[in-house]
Amino acid sequence: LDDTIAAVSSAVGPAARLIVRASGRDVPVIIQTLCPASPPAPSAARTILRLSEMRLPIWLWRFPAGHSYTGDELAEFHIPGNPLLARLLLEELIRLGARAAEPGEFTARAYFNGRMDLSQAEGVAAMVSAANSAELDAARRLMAGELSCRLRPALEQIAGLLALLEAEIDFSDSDVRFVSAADVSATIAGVIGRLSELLRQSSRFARLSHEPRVVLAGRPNAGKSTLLNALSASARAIVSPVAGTTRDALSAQVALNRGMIWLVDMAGLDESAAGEIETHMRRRALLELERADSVVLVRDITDTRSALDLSRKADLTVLTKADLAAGKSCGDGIPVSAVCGQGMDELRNALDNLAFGTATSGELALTVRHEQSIESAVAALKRGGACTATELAAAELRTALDFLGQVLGEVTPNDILGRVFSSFCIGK
Ligand SMILES: Nc1nc2c(ncn2[C@@H]2O[C@H](COP(=O)(O)OP(=O)(O)OP(=O)(O)O)[C@@H](O)[C@H]2O)c(=O)[nH]1
Ligand SMILES: [Mg+2]
Repeated sequence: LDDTIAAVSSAVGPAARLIVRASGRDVPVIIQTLCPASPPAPSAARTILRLSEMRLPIWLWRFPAGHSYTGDELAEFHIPGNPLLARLLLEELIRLGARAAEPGEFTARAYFNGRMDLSQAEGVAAMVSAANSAELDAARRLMAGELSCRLRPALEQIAGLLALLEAEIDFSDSDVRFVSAADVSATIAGVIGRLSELLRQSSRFARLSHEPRVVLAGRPNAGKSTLLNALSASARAIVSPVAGTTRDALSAQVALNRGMIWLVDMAGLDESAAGEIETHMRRRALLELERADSVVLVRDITDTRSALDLSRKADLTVLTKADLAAGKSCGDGIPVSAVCGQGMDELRNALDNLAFGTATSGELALTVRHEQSIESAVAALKRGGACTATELAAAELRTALDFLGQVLGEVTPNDILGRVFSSFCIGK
């Protein structure tokens, strides 16, 4: 753990600034060579970086051991945003004794140095990869240690009970009882209840990161492709006055207030259509309807026929071409016009509610790893509660304690650690 690691910590590509990070014992010596004029840690200062023949003005952030992200000596070089410079600096750091960091190694050091527990480290990774506001919020909670706070009381209750049972085993020759059978069952039942509630109230990261698929369904010429283009701010789909323009299903990513969705445009559905291509178009469209998370019925406001009968109930109705309605009363739905922009903000908000409205924010999100460990702990507790022999009950409690400890990384086997940190990006 006392070697020095280095990596480019910002995304690679042209930018205003790039960040190269180094952490470990040799950082002060390396800085002496590269930036001899820089003030000692802790500091954030403009200084000159000596990189081969170059003299570059940079910002250098220095953090002393015990007060840095990793817990070791840490330096961040904020250099002009040229990827080539970043690579040169990284090579120079390696020449001076540092080693290229593995994915997640900075955070792994923070964990090994006791700066955070394993669930918090996972929160860091989740924060970096979050794609919507629910995920960001869940990641922040994990990073802040909320899972540890929720698990700690259960851990302590089990440990307390286990201590009593082990004392009883030690004194098994005598008739001393430290805890009644009723108390053992009550405590175990209490912890099981606590953990089950945690599982019930939490959602899954995997579910939060899902990008909702919203499909636009309607009669030919209703203005579906026009809507797709307007919402995704692209010319993704061909638009024309000819009915039956779109034949395949097309999708585009649309950024809404709370996250990204996939919006799907497809062939118009027509009760009367016959013919081979029409059959294919229809089959494809029905497939998309089934696959989608939500369905938006797109209807021309001037279309006086009764609403199209879909194989699936629409979650929202949009009335297009509102500019042609000229004050006509318009049935149920959001009137919009792609020509004058009327109703488009309202439609965006309605889509946002459709896609993210049900994702109850403010709840804790768990990874599959957390869920499995907590479920295994509950199973061990249930077995322990059913044991009449003190030795067997104690063994099950120890198992439960191990599983909960694994969530926080307290007694975690190396292969689990490897899996957690390898999912990080390099430089984090
Ligand atoms: N005036 C007006 N015309 C519109 C509006 N939206 C779409 N149109 C026109 O309606 C016609 C059909 O639009 P599309 O977006 O191709 O309709 P579609 O539902 O994709 O049609 P198909 O792919 O054939 O099923 C085009 O001529 C568009 O310019 C609108 O808000 N106002
Ligand atoms: Mg179309």
